[in-house]
Amino acid sequence: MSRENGSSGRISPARMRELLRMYLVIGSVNCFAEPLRVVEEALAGGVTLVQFREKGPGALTGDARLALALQLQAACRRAEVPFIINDDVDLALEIGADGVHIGQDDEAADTARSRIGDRLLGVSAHTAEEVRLADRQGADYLGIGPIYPTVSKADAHAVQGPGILRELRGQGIALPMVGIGGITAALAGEVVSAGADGVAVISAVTAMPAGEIRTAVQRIREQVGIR
Ligand code: 3NM
Repeated sequence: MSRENGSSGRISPARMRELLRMYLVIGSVNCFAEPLRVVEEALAGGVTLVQFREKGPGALTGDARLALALQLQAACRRAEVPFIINDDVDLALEIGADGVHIGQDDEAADTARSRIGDRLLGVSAHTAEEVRLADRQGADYLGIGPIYPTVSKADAHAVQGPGILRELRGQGIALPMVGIGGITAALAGEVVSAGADGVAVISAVTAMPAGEIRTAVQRIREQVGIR
């Protein structure tokens, strides 16, 4: 697949919102089954965007990390689903990924933007101030979390609840936003009702046996209103 936004400039907010609806974040340490199988099953279930986040104790490094990124990217290309890299602009550029996602402690958003051109740029934000800065610095979307308690991020901020999304929308923030942190099929509906364009999940998909992933993704899709 050519880059999601091809040569026609930055992605439109409308297209970005579609991509955020059922967003899978994945690293090998999160997976119960083999990571490639997890991604293939999740793609078959209908995930709309995939982020490679190879972090935490036991995470792959060096060539093994690169090899896994390439494997997962190839699966996403076959399914024509954009593939973005967490917190590593060098890796994203090296493999020609569709974009990057950065946190507040990573490379500054404006630096990342200038390095990646028109590729997708997501930024994790926790306050209206961080959101406004990310917007000025060229973010295509915001990751807002943790909405609920999460077991997948050791250094997560305090739980915000879905109210943070309502609050940010109430303050006039129109940028595409995805909720993240502890989201399950049972909670996805209220995250979207509170103002998110979609849900980003790790364990609700990756902690499943391979044979249950497709259905797990389909259940979440139903809750965010995708048929
Ligand atoms: N970022 P799970 S919470 C990667 O709050 C990540 O910014 C978060 O995993 C944030 O779906 C989180 O298993 C972990 O809770 C999400």
